[in-house]
Amino acid sequence: MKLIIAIVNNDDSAVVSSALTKESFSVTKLSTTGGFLQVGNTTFLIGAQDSEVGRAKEIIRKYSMTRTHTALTTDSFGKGLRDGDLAKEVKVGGATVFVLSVDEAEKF
Ligand code: 2BA
Repeated sequence: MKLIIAIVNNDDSAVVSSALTKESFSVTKLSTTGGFLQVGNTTFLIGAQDSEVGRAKEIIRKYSMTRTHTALTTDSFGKGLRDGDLAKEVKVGGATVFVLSVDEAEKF
């Protein structure tokens, strides 16, 4: 068995979640925050059989878009504002996916 950890943009999380559950994957959604941009994203925990991991990744890939996020920079702090200081573009996603081996999984 595997544990898939998938970090997805908040704007894609509802459609990723429903596409996964429609295909009978069990999903837990966590509200998380990216350490770099400090904006909210969604982390999915998906326990799946080894043979199902490929399909789960296909679904996540299909519904996770790459976006450009405009982030404020701190360049102007202490110097005042100048042209070009205010914002920086960062490409985010689609999704970041980790697949971990699970030693045991039980439900009580
Ligand atoms: P954030 O940490 O907010 O990162 C947002 C985007 O900023 C990243 O997109 C990447 O393009 C850029 N970025 C991140 N750290 C950077 C750095 N130290 N220097 C320059 N640019 C940086 P993605 O790579 O698509 O990541 C989207 C979100 O997925 C991340 O949000 C984070 O929450 C998570 N993530 C990505 N890689 C991870 C990893 N290796 N471990 C844990 N979480 C990760």
